[in-house]
Amino acid sequence: MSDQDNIYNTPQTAVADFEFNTAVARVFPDMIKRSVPGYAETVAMSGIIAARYAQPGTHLYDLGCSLGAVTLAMRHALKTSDCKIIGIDNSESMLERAGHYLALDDDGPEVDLVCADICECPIENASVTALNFVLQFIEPQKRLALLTRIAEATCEGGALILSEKIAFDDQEQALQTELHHDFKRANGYSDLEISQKRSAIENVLIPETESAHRERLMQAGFSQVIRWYQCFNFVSYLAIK
Ligand code: GEK
Repeated sequence: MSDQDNIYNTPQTAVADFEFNTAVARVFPDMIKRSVPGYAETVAMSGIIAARYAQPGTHLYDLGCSLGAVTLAMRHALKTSDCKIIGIDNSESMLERAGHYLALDDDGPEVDLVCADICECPIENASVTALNFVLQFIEPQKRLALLTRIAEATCEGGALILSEKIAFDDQEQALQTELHHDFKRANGYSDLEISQKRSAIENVLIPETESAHRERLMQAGFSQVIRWYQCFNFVSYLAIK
């Protein structure tokens, strides 16, 4: 059980940039469920997609694994046991909690949790990589290099699952943003919480358009990109090498 997210429910004189610190890790399951439309489906389907693309003797990566939701979804869905799943996150608070969840779960292939920057750590012998709502937090100028390293490390026929909050070119941006805020209100967030969270992530979460994602995935070395899921401005792509 996690605590309820009330981090932004009192007025703050200056809203600091959002960080994945201990306070956020403590409320993370509640925060992401109430903030990201389709989060539960994205996690569950990531397991199903991973099972299809996993190849014997390879690694499956969950980059920016937070508390390990996708790591565990992959572990439970895999049909081959001779794979290793590697969850990587640079927030010690997140990984400490992920370790507790993993300790309660002893079913399926080996899992390693690694505290590291995904832009720096080695990625090798991959059949499946999940980047579930993480690329959006990486500095834009580092994104192509990261995706290129993932593509180079991915075996032929392997896959990347990329879930992101996206931006739109036209008036759809305003409508999708309003629908997302309606979703947050329906989940109990006040207008104050929505607006302070928005200020906190403004400089930290940089969304891009679908065409920017598609072009960069192809440039990185993937041969096919499909959008398999969308709920408002939250989208998940499957990129196949
Ligand atoms: C889930 N995938 O539950 N290196 C490593 N980790 C990073 C980096 C980096 N450079 N930048 C950010 N992170 C998860 C949800 S949350 C999404 C992912 C959200 C980590 C950061 O510490 C955090 O745990 C995660 O990426 C983003 O399916 O909070 O909207």
